[in-house]
Amino acid sequence: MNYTEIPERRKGRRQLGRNRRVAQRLGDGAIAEFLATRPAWAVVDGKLHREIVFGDFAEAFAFMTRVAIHAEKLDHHPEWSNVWNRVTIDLVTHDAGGLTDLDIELADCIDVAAG
Ligand code: H2B
Repeated sequence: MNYTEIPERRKGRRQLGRNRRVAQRLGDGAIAEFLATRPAWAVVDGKLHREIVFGDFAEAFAFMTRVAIHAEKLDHHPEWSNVWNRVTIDLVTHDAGGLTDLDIELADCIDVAAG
């Protein structure tokens, strides 16, 4: 039995699916407004992009764990990778084919979790 076959997990996924908000695509103005106040972020290949360097691997992984909990609650997940103390993050809403308010919400969580 893998993780997605655990009955509790299936139930959780169905509930998340039902509760999932319809994501609102962001216009160019909203994206520009976000970028103007959040210099750590850029739009790269149509995705919100940020790189964060931590003191070491343990700090980077602890950050990823904090974000993962938020991502599950939002049912909205980052594209990301980790090399030792560096985490590279791209946010986009696959279901909407572009940036939405959910990406801004996850970016907010990430900035708080990054400290
Ligand atoms: N994360 C992101 N970044 N984009 C999505 O469109 C998305 C997601 N869709 N997480 C969610 C999961 C969807 O696949 C589930 C079924 O709600």
